[in-house]
Amino acid sequence: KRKGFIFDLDGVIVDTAKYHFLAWKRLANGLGIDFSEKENEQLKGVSRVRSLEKILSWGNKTLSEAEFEKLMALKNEDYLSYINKMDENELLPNVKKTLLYLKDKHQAIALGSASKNARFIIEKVNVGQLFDTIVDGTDVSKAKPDPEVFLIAAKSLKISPENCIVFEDSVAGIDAANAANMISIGIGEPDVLGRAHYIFKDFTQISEEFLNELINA
Ligand code: B16
Ligand code: MG
Repeated sequence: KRKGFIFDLDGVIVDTAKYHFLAWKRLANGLGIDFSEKENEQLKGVSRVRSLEKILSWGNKTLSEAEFEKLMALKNEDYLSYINKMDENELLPNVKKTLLYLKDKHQAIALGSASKNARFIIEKVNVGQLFDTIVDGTDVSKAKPDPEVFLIAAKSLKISPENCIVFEDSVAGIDAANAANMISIGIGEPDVLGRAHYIFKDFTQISEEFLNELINA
């Protein structure tokens, strides 16, 4: 059977969360707001605008619209300075192998990311040619946990949502996949991703037998 396999980007294909962390921490600390890994966890899968809103609320700060826009632009510049140095070596373990296996089995493959930088990053790590469609933060009006990003991906793949499988590292993303009526596969820790249908630490734990089961289900 031809199923739709939808991959999140940050935290699934590459570990860009560490670069988001550095950029957000710099911004938050500049405003006198504490920012640790714990706060960063809550920004995973969350849009850029919503992320800054959350940071400001943690610090009880308000900004004018112009200042808000300026800080978002600065954060992205800072983030892009890290992204610019990325190459294939930053692909997470076994991700490319999994993509190639699914491609070999004639499965439909999509990227479903909240990031507006997704297309750029996917080219930096040289896997753009493996995706049948890319849906990112520039294509959606509603952020995860809204299912919009994954539903657009399914539509573009011409596969019904119940025949789609989503790989996600964020709570918001798992909720989005479940709301889209898709099979959700959490990549990360069970205590964080408890609502996923399946959870794996990373792609080294996902066997070809398991992928075959998903394809043939
Ligand atoms: P950008 P994903 C998400 O990507 C990140 O997890 C999240 O931390 C980030 O704020 C968001 O993209 C927006 O990214 O600032 O590059 O537009 O996990 O959905 O691939
Ligand atoms: Mg993610």
